[in-house]
Order: sequence, then C-alpha cells, then structure tokens
Amino acid sequence: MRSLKGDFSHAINLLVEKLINLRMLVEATLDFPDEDIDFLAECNAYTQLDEIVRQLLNVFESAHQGNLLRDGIHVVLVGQPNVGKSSLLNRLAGEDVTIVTHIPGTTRDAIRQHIEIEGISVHVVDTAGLRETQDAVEKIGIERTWSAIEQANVLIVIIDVAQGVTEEDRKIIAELPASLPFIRVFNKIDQHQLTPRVESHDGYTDVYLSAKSGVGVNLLRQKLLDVVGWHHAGESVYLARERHLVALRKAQGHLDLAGKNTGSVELLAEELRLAQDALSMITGKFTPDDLLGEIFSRFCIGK
Ligand SMILES: Nc1nc2c(ncn2[C@@H]2O[C@H](COP(=O)(O)OP(=O)(O)OP(=O)(O)O)[C@@H](O)[C@H]2O)c(=O)[nH]1
Ligand SMILES: [Mg+2]
Repeated sequence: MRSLKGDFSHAINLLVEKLINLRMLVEATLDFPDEDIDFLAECNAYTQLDEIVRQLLNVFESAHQGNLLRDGIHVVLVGQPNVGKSSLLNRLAGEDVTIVTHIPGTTRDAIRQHIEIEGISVHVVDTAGLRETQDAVEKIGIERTWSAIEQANVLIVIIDVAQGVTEEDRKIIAELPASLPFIRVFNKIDQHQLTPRVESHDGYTDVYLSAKSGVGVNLLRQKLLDVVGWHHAGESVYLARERHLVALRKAQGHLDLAGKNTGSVELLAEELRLAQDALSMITGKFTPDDLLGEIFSRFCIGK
C-alpha cells in the first residue's frame, strides 16, 4: 500500500510540474508583454496543455480503479413495497439476512450487508419500500431509505415485471438525485417465463431477473461493476481516497475550460491556476510567489 501511495503522489507531482511549466509561459506572456517573444507559440503551449489533459485522464482512471478497490461500492435497493428488494438482498448475500413476506411494508429499517463481487467490496442496503403511509414506524423507515440513498454510489431501482413501470415508479425515479447512476431491475420474471437479460435504451440500463430463483442475478452483479466503472485491468492502480477523486475531477474541469479559452490569455492563465489549486489539494500549496520564482529562475526577463 505504501508503494502504491508513493506512486500516486509521484504521478500528481509530475502533473503539477508540467502544469507549472505551462503556467510559467502563460504568465510570462501576460506579465512581460514588452518582450519580443511569443512564449506560447515558441513553446507549443497548447500541445503541452493537451499532454497534461491526457496524463491527468490516465491518473484519474488509475485513481478511480484504486478507489473502488479501497472503498468498495455502496449500493442501495429502492422501490415500491413488495417488489422484491429484500429477496434480492438475500439472493446477493447468499443467506437470509432480511425478512421476506408477501405483506407490503415488511421492511421498515435499512438493513446493511457486505458482499463481494470479483474481489470488489460491495455494501448493499435493503430499504423500506417507498410509498405514502400513515404508519409512524414505516414513515421513519422511509426517511431512512432517503438518507441511505444520499450515501450511495449506485442505486438499484426494483420494479415488478408484471406491473411494468408504474406512475409510482416514475415518481420514485424522478425524486432520485440526478447525478446518481441507477440500474432498473425488473424482478419476478419466473412468474412469467421471461428470459433473464440486460437491455439498454433511452439512457436506462435494465436487468430482467428473478430474486426468488436467482436467474439473471449474475447479470446484475456484472452490470453493477460496469456502472461504477470497474474494469479489473492489470495496469497500475492508485489507492486514492474519494477526496482525491474530487480534486482530480475539479482539475479536469478547469483544464477543459483552459483548452476552450484559446482566445484569451487571461482566462487561460486563470483556469490553469485553478487547475493547479485543485491538484494542490492533494499535494500541498503552491503560492503566486512560487510561480514568480519559477519564471525568474528559467527566463532572463523583467530584471
Ligand atoms: N415469484 C417471485 N416472487 C418473488 C420474487 N421476488 C420476491 N418475490 C415475492 O414477493 C414478495 C415480496 O418480497 P420482498 O422481498 O419482501 O419485497 P420487498 O420489496 O422487500 O417488500 P417491502 O419490504 O414490503 O418493501 C414475497 O412474497 C416474495 O416471495 C421473484 O423473483 N419471483
Ligand atoms: Mg423488504
């Protein structure tokens, strides 16, 4: 682990070094307009920027894979009462961890279970079915469903295949956090002799399965890993924390804007500064004085 961590900061430091180099050119263009050199053209600034963007993408990918290995995935099962959420948790866990009955509203508390898929840690939460209710205990259960959803990386929205997507299902989906990926599971296919399958259309990923008989559950396991972006490649992984991923994403966003601001050197300079700020959340601070120091140490200007 220590060596993986060392590799990660090394990769970030290399990126920061390249970014400083580029910022130096851009800032020198801004600060010393009287010099007769076009620093940006002279040093292929935009090729350098492309190279940094490409490298950052690689680092992000390795950090993302490592983060999945390190922290696992948080999956929450949601849906109307009686669609088979608890049955699916039991099936995934391979044991009877939660009560299943034909009575809607059986599960009232969030039930957590840890499983593994291809060596990836998966924390699954079964929840109280979502519906309008006057029952005080069930109401608290439903509140807990929503707080579990806030902690999730990915949701499984379970739908009874016999009913299809009902108005209530649509309402549930509409209320989910927009940025959270989800898989729709059409459950109870055994009752209708349907074949287990995965379908993708209109931006949805649908898995047809039976929690009761177990057919199609392997398709869901595989899809879960796909949705969170796990692809067990043999390349290097960095055991990054979630906050590292956030910082890398932020840096990516600013580099993206930097690439689009080719008309304005000021905006380019600003986006590069913000990108480096984001990376320094991982590596430590770098001040404007440090940058000026870099400029003077490498160029013989302004003195
Ligand atoms: N035939 C069939 N029945 C199923 C399947 N999955 C669940 N059921 C049945 O559907 C009923 C409800 O299942 P649960 O797993 O308790 O449903 P739930 O979504 O957890 O329900 P709540 O806890 O009330 O929200 C039970 O009678 C299950 O046996 C399935 O794949 N096929
Ligand atoms: Mg239940």
